[in-house]
Amino acid sequence: SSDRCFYCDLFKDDSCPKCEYGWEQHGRQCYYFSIDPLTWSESRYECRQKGGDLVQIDSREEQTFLEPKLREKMNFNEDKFWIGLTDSEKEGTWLWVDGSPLNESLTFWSSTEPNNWTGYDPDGEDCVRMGKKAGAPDRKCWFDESCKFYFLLIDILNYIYNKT
Ligand SMILES: [Ca+2]
Ligand SMILES: [Ca+2]
Repeated sequence: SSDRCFYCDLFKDDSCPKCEYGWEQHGRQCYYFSIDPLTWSESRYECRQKGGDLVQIDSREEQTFLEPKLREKMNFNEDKFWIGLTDSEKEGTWLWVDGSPLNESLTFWSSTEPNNWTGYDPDGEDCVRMGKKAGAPDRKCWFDESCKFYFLLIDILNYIYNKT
């Protein structure tokens, strides 16, 4: 929590995480915002190479931290960010990358999403990207999207110090 970080900063507690250069700290986690255009799987591979994974959003507080942060980094409406959420195993069953199910009371789908649209990709949309440059009511800016697309996307790394 941020109280914990305040304590860390104040007392220089060695048990406190320190993010490497290029990563942003929030709570006990580090976030990396990459602007490489990659597919969802490639994004995930890149994250894991760095010791992290695609982000899992575990609280409203985390979404509230990330949503304006992404808006800051977006140049275009389609500069959205992959997150670690997919229904590629079973249509409509959303799982985070650690295998845990999406908590249905903690979702931030944009209106009419997820819609598994087959307009561009006949396989539909099984990966989730987030961000809305114009801002989103109640931070609701998740979109299901084809996992195969290469957008000028930004993926998020979540360096989990306290969960490994
Ligand atoms: Ca789907
Ligand atoms: Ca969609």
